[in-house]
Amino acid sequence: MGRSEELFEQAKQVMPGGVNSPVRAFNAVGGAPRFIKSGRGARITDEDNVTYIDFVGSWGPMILGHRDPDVEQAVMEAVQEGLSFGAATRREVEMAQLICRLVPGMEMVRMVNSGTEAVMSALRLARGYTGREKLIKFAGCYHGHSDSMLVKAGSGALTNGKPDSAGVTRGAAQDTLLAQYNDLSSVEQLFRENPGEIAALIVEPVGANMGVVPPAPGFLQGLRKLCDENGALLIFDEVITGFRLALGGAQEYYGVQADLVTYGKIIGAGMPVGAYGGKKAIMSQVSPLGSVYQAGTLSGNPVAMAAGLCNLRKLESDPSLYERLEKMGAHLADGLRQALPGCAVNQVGSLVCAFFTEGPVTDFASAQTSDTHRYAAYFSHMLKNGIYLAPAQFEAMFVSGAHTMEDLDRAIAAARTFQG
Ligand code: HOZ
Repeated sequence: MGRSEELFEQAKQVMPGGVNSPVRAFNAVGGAPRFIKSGRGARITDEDNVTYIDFVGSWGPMILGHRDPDVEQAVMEAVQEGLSFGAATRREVEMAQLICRLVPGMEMVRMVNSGTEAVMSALRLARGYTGREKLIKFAGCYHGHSDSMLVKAGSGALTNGKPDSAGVTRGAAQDTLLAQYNDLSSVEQLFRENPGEIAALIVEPVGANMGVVPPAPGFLQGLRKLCDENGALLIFDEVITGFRLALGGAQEYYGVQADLVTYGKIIGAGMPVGAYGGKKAIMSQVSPLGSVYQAGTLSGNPVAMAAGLCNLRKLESDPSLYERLEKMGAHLADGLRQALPGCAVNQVGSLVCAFFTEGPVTDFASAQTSDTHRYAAYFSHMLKNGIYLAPAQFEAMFVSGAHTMEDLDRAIAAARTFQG
């Protein structure tokens, strides 16, 4: 038995499923999860000292690769000043100023500790601001694990075959209305059936938790228009796409401005960070300025801010990075299309996903036609060949600035030998 297997056996005795987040348990692909000991650049090494080319990248934050020396240095400096004060600190101001400068339409921002918290808070704010209670979300979009969002959710909820979680009360779920991704008429219908009642529509501008599903041309623009016509706020959940598709995230990439935007992952560089923000008129409703309450002892934590600030500054200082990521994403996707005939490969920038279906994959229903048993076999094959993919079909492959074309070609070559 290897060290990962041993650790997993021990973990299962004291942690639900042996993990702190369900997808990591490898339930969707079988076998024991690899316990990761360290990472550097585009590579991670497990407790058995096996090294893999990593296409998970901590589910998004590691856009510069693991152990970026500047991020590491910034964290070390912050650590030497103290881990947490529960008081205002200078890096929070620098972080807010930077985000407001880089993101279109961003005038005020509140730091929190995770993407889940960011979404939960943004939804409360939207309800407080509009005085309305209902929300629209899309089947297969994942917005973290707060009660009102665990309705037809993607990611781990979908992987485990239970997109609606036990423990969510009817009361919490009843105000969440479901639309179909890339189908504006399903949104129109909900607005028509609930006049003056919808506080906000929340969307992953690129579906990245049902595999990767790009927005159809005009879809995001259509959502903007419908929200405007119906007095609802448009919320972009940019936990994955923020600072990944462009400095200004999907808003900049697709030229559509949301009213509120939620962040996580890249803004923390691997530390637990989330944020939500938007126009002053809306954000001014947040306590202590306004009556929408939201707080946190560790919010704006100085070490987390140091890591995130350094990450964002490095992204800003390398204007060619996004072009490179786009090229690498396209190269990987093209290679996988050739290597895996009969699969549908979707790609947006540095987000890539191979579905084991003829496709096209454009929404939750078509994503679900993917043969998840074949994905499991593919995952194991790739792992054996030194390629670490998401241990579940309904996730993205993340390309980072630390990957080389050679890394991508190695992944493509491994996929070519898959006989599933
Ligand atoms: N929710 C993440 C996938 N979209 C998984 C988080 C984790 O296991 O770290």
